[in-house]
Amino acid sequence: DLRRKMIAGNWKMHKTVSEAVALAEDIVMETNGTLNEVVIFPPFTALETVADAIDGKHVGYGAQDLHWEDKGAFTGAVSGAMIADICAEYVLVGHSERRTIFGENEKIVASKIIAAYRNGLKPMLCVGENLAEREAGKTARKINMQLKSALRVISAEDAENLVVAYEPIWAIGSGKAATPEDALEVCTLIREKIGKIFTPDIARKVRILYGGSVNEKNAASFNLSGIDGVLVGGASLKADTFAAIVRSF
Ligand code: G2H
Repeated sequence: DLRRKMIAGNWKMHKTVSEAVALAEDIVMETNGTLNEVVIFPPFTALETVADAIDGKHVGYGAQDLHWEDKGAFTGAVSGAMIADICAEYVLVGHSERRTIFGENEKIVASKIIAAYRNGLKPMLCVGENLAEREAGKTARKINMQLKSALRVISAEDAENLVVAYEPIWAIGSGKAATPEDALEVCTLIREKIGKIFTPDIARKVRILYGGSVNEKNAASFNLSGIDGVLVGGASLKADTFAAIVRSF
């Protein structure tokens, strides 16, 4: 298969270090033997301990955010260089919570994409429209704008290592997931746009995930040929539900 399905767990601001290690170890056990790529995104305080605990296992890990500079006077921030130093493979960029709660604009998102690649990290770029944009029929316009702005800083060579997560803001943590049809429609649009910005060949290699209120009951409905997996928030905080989602693909 050109694109291995990916199931990613975004733990957001949850789990102490000991809770995080226990959850990571349970996820490793309960997803043993899967052919899918499984990646977890613990909070920064737990990331290195989790990394040590699952080192060499089939579950990958990444950071939920990075700063756009590698070092400097940026109180509270963590750089891509620091994240790469603990051998993380992925980093989330542009999650809607970063955009809306922390005020990250397209320029910041693009700078963070550059910083990720500069440090050998694979960015998982999150894009999505809010409810007003969807209801006004502006979903495609919003997604195209976000992609254009973030992808113009990526070389064709790096683009193959990009993962995109389509996360409609109205579906995040709301319990109201997008329908598989709606999710597929936008994931298809994203692949077409990537194909136009780079080449159709590159677009065929980029994983495009759906995210937003995915759980163990609805996960299988997103297992469609144009959707390469899911980015899971709430339902990734328990090993059994997350493992059930992994098994749905
Ligand atoms: C969307 C998703 C994971 P949840 O943010 O990134 O969270 O599954 O809780 O809607």
